[in-house]
Amino acid sequence: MIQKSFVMMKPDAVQRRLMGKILARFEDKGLQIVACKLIQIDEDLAKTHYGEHAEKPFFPSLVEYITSSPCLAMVIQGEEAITTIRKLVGATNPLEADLGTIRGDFGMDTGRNIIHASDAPESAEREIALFFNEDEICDYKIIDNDLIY
Ligand code: RTP
Ligand code: MG
Repeated sequence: MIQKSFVMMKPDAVQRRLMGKILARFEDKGLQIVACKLIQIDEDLAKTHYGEHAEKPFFPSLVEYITSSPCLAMVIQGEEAITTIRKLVGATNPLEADLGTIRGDFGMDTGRNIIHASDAPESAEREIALFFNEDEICDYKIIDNDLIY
């Protein structure tokens, strides 16, 4: 099934100038970027986005990290995109993430783990609506999709 996922390069990815390399991984896989913007997240948006972790001990440092510098917010589309992207991203702790994954290849610390990706269809829908207006999401046809699917 074709799905949309919300994916966000975190401040460390932007500051370390890794955006191009990371974006290439999604395009190389055969996924389609249908929305993309650099955004400075404020405290309210960070707390809403990561609301499920509000009671966790790491929550204040997570909010501080996510608001420390701009993030690159994206909607990425493709066959089983949510699961596929979580596989490309790798485990939450970069030291446990397999080499070949984004966190495994670029990260060293759970508190600086490069990228966020939706973990389920419900969270994807919620997160896309939180960060993007309908008119910011482009529904465009890839003309050589027959070569991918
Ligand atoms: P994300 O939501 O950012 O895609 O990450 P995830 O699903 O792999 O992990 P999740 O459990 O949702 O945690 C959200 C983010 O909180 C930070 N974190 N720090 N210090 C800690 O123990 C800890 N645990 C999680 C990470 O930035 C993680 O990505
Ligand atoms: Mg998560």
